[in-house]
Amino acid sequence: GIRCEGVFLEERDDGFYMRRCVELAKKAVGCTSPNPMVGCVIVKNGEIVGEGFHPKAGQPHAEVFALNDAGTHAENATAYVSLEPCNHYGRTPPCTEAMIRAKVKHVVVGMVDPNPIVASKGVERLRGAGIEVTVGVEEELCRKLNEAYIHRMLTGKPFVALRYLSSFNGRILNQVNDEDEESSGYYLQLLQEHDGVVISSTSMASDSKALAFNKTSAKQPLLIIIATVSDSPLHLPALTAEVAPRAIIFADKNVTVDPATESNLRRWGTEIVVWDQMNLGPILDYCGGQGLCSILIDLKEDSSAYHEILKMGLEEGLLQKVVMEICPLWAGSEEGSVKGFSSVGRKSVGLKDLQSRILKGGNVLVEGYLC
Ligand code: AOF
Ligand code: ZN
Repeated sequence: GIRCEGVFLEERDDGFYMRRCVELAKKAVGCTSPNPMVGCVIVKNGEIVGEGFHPKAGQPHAEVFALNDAGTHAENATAYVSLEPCNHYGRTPPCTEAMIRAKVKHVVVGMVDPNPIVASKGVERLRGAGIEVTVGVEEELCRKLNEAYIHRMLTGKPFVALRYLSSFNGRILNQVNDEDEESSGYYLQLLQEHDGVVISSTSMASDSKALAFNKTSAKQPLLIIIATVSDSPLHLPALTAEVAPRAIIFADKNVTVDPATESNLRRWGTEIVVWDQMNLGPILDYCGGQGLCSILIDLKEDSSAYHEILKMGLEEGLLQKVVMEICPLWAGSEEGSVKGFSSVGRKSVGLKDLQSRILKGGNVLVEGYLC
């Protein structure tokens, strides 16, 4: 680092500017799907002369905002981009051409774009135009930023994170303390980050957090309601006219719908997809096809729908991440799920890349990726 009046300043190397790109990209967290989050910084003579990020699918890419911000300063400058610039005409024209036109001298790329229509073609185009290109700066950070986008690009399915609150004795709990700022704050952050949230028809009635968030936030995760035979006949009192347009119901073919609910759903145009056999794979394919990159399964107390989802997810390898909050509580028999989820899944599955911290409210947060 650079010593400045006794304080170490972060050295302004390629990593520094790339981390700034990631910081910028995150300003659009939860808003870009099916597109990735991308940030771009233009640097000349050690100074940032332009910054930009991709705000939303359909809008210009990060590079275009940064180049516009830099204006003529972009000439002979170095452009840092967290994702390889595109080289195709999609909803917007290719960023490579904008870079070439602006006479950028050097482009530093965080990671190659897994999108098959880009996949290194952007890098090749820039090099072909005589621009120096460096690939793979802060690559791990850039991959983590777009883990959901990358997963969908490679599999067609959304990235699935399983979230739940557990007691010290391993019971699944509903949110126990709504006043717990940081804990519920973290939960709201998860809702913000994900494109859809899976919630069973039964827990929709008991827990209104996701619904309330859906009503108030500018960025609304799609409510994905799973209805199995045990929830039949389906009553959805919490599904009001306000939230219904941002909800989809996946129902087993044997599920019957309560007449009042049925007429409401028809009136509000809530999509109901009926399956002969409820299966998580096709549900995820469907959601991926709708442009959802990430899904949060918000596990609540014992419910057969969750048992089904979990079983399929674990056995078919469709879950990518686990986000567990451990509440410092030994739950008595009146609290939480009695059966728990301990019996779900035949085979054991390991977790890797674990991270943990204690949230301000006192809960322990543990996150990990399924092996
Ligand atoms: C970038 N910078 O900021 C973004 C990129 O439909 P379009 O025209 O928006 O193209 C979408 C594709 O472009 C997307 O799948 C990804 O490959 C790339 N997105 N690329 O260089 C950006 N958003
Ligand atoms: Zn682009």
